[in-house]
Amino acid sequence: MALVEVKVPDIGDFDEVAVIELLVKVGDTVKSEQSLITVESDKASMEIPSSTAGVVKELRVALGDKVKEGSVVLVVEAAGEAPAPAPAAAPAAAAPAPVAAPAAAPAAAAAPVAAPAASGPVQVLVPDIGDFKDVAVIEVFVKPGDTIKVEQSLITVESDKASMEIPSSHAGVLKELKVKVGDTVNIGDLLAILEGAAGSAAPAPAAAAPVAAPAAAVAAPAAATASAAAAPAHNPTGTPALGLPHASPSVRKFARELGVPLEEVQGKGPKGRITLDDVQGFTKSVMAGAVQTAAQKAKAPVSTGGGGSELGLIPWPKVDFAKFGPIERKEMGRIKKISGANLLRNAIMIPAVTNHDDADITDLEAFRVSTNKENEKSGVKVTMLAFLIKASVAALKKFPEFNSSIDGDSLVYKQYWHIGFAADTPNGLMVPVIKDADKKGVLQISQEMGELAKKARDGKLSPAEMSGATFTISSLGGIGGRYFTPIINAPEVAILGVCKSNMEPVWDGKAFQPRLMLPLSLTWDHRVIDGAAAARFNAYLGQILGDFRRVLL
Ligand code: CAO
Repeated sequence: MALVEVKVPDIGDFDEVAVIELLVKVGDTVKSEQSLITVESDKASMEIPSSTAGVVKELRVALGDKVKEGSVVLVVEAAGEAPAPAPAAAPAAAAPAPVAAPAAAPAAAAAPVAAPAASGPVQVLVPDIGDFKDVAVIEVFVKPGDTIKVEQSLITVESDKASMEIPSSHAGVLKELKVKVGDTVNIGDLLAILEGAAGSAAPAPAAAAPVAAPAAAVAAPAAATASAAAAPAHNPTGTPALGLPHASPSVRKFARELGVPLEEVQGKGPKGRITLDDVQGFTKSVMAGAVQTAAQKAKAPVSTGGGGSELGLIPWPKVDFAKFGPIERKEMGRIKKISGANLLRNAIMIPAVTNHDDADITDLEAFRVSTNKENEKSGVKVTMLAFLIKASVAALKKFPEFNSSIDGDSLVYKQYWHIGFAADTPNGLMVPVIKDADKKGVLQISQEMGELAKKARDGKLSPAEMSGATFTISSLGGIGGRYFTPIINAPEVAILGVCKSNMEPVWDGKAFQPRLMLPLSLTWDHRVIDGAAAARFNAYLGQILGDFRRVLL
């Protein structure tokens, strides 16, 4: 089987057009006339078809390369079928005038009549657009009254292989536009009537000597060389060929210059076509912070861990802090980065509500203090947090949904009670877990907590020691504060925040009594738990803490 070099065919007067898309890769089997690459000039985008069927052995072009007639696009191992006539040579001869360049091209030899400047009315006709028939007008750039320059684009037409802007052959004031979006046009159709042109005529294109649009010129080989049916002129679906954004070449070029990701712009033109206005509107929205591009979202300061990027949040404020005073910049630690990403996801994704309540721990604290006195020699200090863990287990058993997790459309009720507790460490927040807290006494829990908290501070916690929690307690009791709104540690569905207890006057029905009150803040996932259950949970917890004997019930 022969190796065949597939070359860029005659693309008219275009010298060097950029490769903007590769439509095949090495190993692909291509058919004769199948589009291989898309190239683009400032007036047209065009697909370069294969002259030969076979398997792609080598790609000789890359994105951004400039190609011209004769450049080798790729090497194909021919499938045995006779190669289609070389498009580079054939169409020029076969097609009526497939290759004359458009606006930018100077007078071509093939364009015999260069009309002079219009002083009276001048007709602008559809130039030679190759073998294309009934090409759809998809965009109109001008309106009556506009002053038109020679070679200014008047309309865009589109086939399934190319979109092309049709330039004016003359300068003048547009008196009448003879086409509208949705019309189909053919070579020689009257496009517009210009009047009062003061300038000189277009160097090349004139109404009678039409300018062949480059796209047509390049797309023509497929049609002109192999079969007339190969390149239907009209793309009736209006969808962009091969996934290209539905936009004219000039709009694409404009978008590229601005760095606008065209695939993210919503086209408001006919059939969703992206217009210049759409690109400008998109750019303004991004500049105003109302829209984020996918690239910006990907670079957001803290990952949402998946799912958050669809939220369409406005970008993080960028402030030059040094403008307002001296600053010092420090990279965030690894743990802070990891916990930050998790906290952000949990804060955003969970419809969380916090209930605040108080528990009377007067008697419990007295018991704790006396127990510690008794156990002074044991070296184990009984902590309030250990009592809270034990009390929470009792409440979780009574209200099992607080010990559950969402899994798709199901709720997973866990038959174990592993309680995490937030530990403040020099490296950031960590959550060690007391496993099977239901099976352990307060003394054992206190001891384990002490060991785990030390490991956390020393950065020695193993992943196993931080996993498997079914509920978490965050205690700021040793520090201070009144109430706060802890963030649920997903996939758990609730978290208990505890602040510093205070002696308060509490009305007992007859008189105010001095009682030690512990502020509780229970945050819960409203998808799983409702407000009444949360209030009951807190009330029950308060009862247990008020009289710890209830744990035994
Ligand atoms: N009210 C009043 N005082 C309290 C209290 C409460 N609710 N809880 C604890 N205390 C007191 C204790 O009595 C003890 O006082 P003494 O030193 O006089 O005995 C002191 O605070 C320290 O308490 P503790 O040794 O029992 O420790 P702890 O169980 O309160 O805390 C730990 C252990 C690891 C949870 C804690 O060191 C810690 O890291 N807390 C911060 C947790 C956190 O950051 N949460 C926020 C997460 S969200 O950002």
